[in-house]
Amino acid sequence: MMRFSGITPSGHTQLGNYLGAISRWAADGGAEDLYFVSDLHAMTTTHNPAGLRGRATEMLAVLIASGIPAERVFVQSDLARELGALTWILECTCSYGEAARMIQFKEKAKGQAGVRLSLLTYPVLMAADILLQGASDVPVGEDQRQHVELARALARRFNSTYGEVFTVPRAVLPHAGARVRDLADPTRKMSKSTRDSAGVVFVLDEPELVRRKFRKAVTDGESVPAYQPEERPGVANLLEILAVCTGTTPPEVAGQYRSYGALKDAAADAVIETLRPVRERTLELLDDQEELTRIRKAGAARAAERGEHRLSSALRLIGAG
Ligand code: AQP
Repeated sequence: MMRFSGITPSGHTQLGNYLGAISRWAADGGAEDLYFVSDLHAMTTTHNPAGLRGRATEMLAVLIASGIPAERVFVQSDLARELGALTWILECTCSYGEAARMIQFKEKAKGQAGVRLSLLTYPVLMAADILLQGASDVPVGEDQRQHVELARALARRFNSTYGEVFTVPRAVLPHAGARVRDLADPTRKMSKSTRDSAGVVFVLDEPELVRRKFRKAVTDGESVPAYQPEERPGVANLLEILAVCTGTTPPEVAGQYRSYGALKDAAADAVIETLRPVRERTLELLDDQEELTRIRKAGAARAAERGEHRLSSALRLIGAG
């Protein structure tokens, strides 16, 4: 089994990314697993090149600082040539209708002027990411499931039309648990690209800023904590965050606090302590650009080498190269 997943530098890494994905990637630790910073996926809408480059480097540092072994990470654009070639092969295996059916494309393109062609084709690039590395298990949220289904369909079609090259991947549900919600608007999930970041805790936020964001967290008209996710989403979010950080359950945590103020302070403390080593190690790595560059180059070389035989077989079988 080979698990494969990525994170897009569409903003700075936030608490939800860490609790819901990165910390679990670090804990899973399969010998063949691979994780990547999907910077090419952050170009499907208007973007700032310098900002994107900076965030990609930062994210690579966060992944390593979180405990994912350096040899299991790479940055997607370092494989731009291999992925560009494989994306083309897969585009020649995919129909226009299949791409245009993607729900995310329909939703994101709706009412937008000047939609980039890449918004339509990026699921094919995602298929190339997955198939190049021979991934068997791709942990994704519900919103990305359809894209993994496309990768499955393309792998099957290529294999049966031209010859067996690709492992047919499957989408796997991420571990049950934290779906961290925005502290200022608990009806929506915490997201790195949310315009108003008042309710978004970033992994590199200073501890005092984290505390302020928790103090301002939106709750409800009650005053004593209880775990009722439907009726009281703000308090439920605080309880879930505190429970994940302290290895307990939300109802258990709820019984320990008599006021919202005490709960907010406890959640802030737990998050600050959870993020402290990650933040410190990330800042150290960012201060040592030479080391980071060395890690990045080695990761890119390994990932490229790992996919090389699949790309050359695919090119040969399709009648090119
Ligand atoms: N709020 C969240 N709670 C739990 N898990 C989360 N993830 C994201 N937000 C939460 C998980 O983080 C991983 C990497 O996310 P991504 O970069 O692939 O894109 P995303 O899910 O769209 O993350 P964001 O932060 O919400 O980014 P933007 O603002 O660009 O849309 C994934 O495994 C995701 O499930």
